Amino acid sequence: MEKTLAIIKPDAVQAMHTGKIIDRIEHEGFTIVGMKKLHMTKAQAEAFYAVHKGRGFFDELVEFMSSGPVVVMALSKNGAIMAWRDLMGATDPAKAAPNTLRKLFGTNIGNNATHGSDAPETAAVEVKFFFPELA
Ligand code: 3AN
Repeated sequence: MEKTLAIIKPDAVQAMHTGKIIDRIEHEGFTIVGMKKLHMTKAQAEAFYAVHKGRGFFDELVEFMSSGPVVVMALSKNGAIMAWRDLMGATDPAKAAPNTLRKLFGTNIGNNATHGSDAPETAAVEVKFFFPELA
């Protein structure tokens, strides 16, 4: 069974959307194999998003992801990586399909409610980052 890393970002946690997002995850057939709520330090956020270092939005992204608590989850399902990205919708909530999590709960391209791994290699690294015991 494939695993992916999902994060409910600070904007969605702050807006009290955690329960609704977890409800969708379970109804869409994912198994939550790991879950914790934590507040990332700036150093942790920088390390987690290291692939984006050098991009114009990097500092903003690190600031935002360390601005409040997040819920990190390891999700398991056949084709979990693509299935979770489909459920999240496009990066920019304005372009996300109806009923996707980013359409429902995102505000803009930075504050977009959820994160998901984008490929098997990144999923392995990201799951290990928060859940070394599952690697
Ligand atoms: P995704 O999360 O859909 O894989 P990426 O990998 O392009 O999207 O970007 C990672 C994160 O960086 C996004 N979730 C978003 O929060 C942030 N981000 C991407 N593009 C921008 C942008 N133009 N301005 C601000 N933040 C951005």
